[in-house]
This record gives sequence, structure tokens and C-alpha cells, in this order.
Amino acid sequence: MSVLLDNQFKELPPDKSVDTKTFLDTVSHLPAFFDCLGSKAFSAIKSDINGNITKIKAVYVKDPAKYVTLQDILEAERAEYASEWPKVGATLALMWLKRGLRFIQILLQSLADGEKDENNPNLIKVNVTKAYEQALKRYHGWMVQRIFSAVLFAAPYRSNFLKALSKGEEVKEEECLANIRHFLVNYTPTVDAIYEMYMNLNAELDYTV
Ligand code: EIS
Repeated sequence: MSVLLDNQFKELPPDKSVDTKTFLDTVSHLPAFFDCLGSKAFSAIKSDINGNITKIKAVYVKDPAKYVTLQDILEAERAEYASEWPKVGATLALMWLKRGLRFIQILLQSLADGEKDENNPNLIKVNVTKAYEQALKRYHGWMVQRIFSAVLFAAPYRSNFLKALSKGEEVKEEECLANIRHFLVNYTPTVDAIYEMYMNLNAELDYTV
């Protein structure tokens, strides 16, 4: 069974609210995936994402009945922190986490769509660069952009990456791409819903790190 399919996101309800517990349970499996990528270069990214998840979880477990949806958390923190909000608490952690999730979404979509560098068909640089430019670059100053360029060299080969997504099992490329498409069916609307929530609540910030 594929790593992705083991941890499918749930279908959103009609009001597009994201259930906090289900969301946290699902994203908690993502950091382990970095270990499959086989390079220490990814450990800073892994710990950043882990930190985001831990922070959101810490708020949720304080009062699960109060924080049923992610929006409940943002609204409670908006009331609690007043002028400090939204650059605070789980609101800030989810603001960054969703950018990582968007990065993964664009990367997987680009692979599923068969986008490749015809001269280097087994490299995923074009896919990773597209995801970076659309999801993260504008939030990074020149230093972090340079770190990205360095990490890009550690990006796995396309065949190895697809294999890692399938826990190293010998799965045919077409089957793996079908798994990715299946995964994206609920994943993409969930990430979209979180972005929409940040827009609607005016919680998005565009400072760079
Ligand atoms: C935030 O980090 C914290 O997350 C947040 C709070 O402390 C806030 C304060 O301003 O800062 O500085 C971090 C930023 N996070 C801001 C940078 C970390 C390293 C980024 C290096 C650039 C790497 C680009 C990605 C290249 C990946 C190549 C992959 C090839 C396969 C399937 C692969 C999945 C990769 C997913 C990549 C997601 C990257 C996410 C980076 C997020 C970021 O820019 S708080 O913490 O509120 O929780 O305390």
C-alpha cells in the first residue's frame, strides 16, 4: 500500500469546515515521509513542519470540544490575542504549515500531470521549482532562497521519489501516479479550504523570513 493512500485526507463537508482532529491525525504522518527521501538536507524542513503540527496540537488538546474545526481555533485566538493576532499561536503555525502543504500539492500535481524536463526526464527539479515558486518563494528572503537552491541538489530522482511514495514497493510508475491522483482528490480541496479560511478571516500575512 502506498504511503499516500495509507493516510488519505477525508472528504470535506459541504460547509468546507476542516475537522481539527482528523486534520491533525492525517498531517502527523507527513514528517515521517521525509525519512524516505534519503537526505539529511530535508531535516530542517521536517522539523519546521513538525513544529507547526505540535503547536496546533498543543492548542487543540487543551479543549477539543472548543476547537472542533480549524476555524474555531483561529476565531478563538483572534479574540484571545487581539492586536498580536494573526502572527501568533496556532494561527501562525497553520499559516506556515498550509504553505508546506501547498508546496506538496503543487509538486504532486505537477508529477501527476506528467510535467518533466525532456532533457532530464528522471529529475524532479522542474516540479520542485514550480512548487517552490508558487507556494513558498515570495515568503523567503534571499538567504532562505539560497538554502532552497542548495536543497534542490538533494532532490531525489523521479523514479526513487515515486518509489518512496510507495514505501519502496515495486509499483509501476503508472500505478504510483494513479495513487497520487487519488490522494489529491481530497487533499487539494482541504488545502484550498484552509487558504480560503485565511483569506476570509483576513489572517494571511506576507512577511518574509
Ligand atoms: C516559520 O518558518 C515557522 O514554521 C513558524 C514560526 O516560527 C515562523 C516565524 O516567522 O516561521 O524559516 C522557515 C520558514 N518555513 C518559516 C524555513 C525553513 C526551511 C525552508 C527551506 C526551504 C526549503 C524549500 C523546500 C524544498 C523541498 C525540496 C523537496 C524535494 C522533494 C515531498 C517533499 C515535501 C517538501 C515540503 C517542503 C515544505 C517546506 C516548508 C517550509 C516552510 C517555511 O518556509 S511556529 O513556526 O509558528 O509553528 O512556531
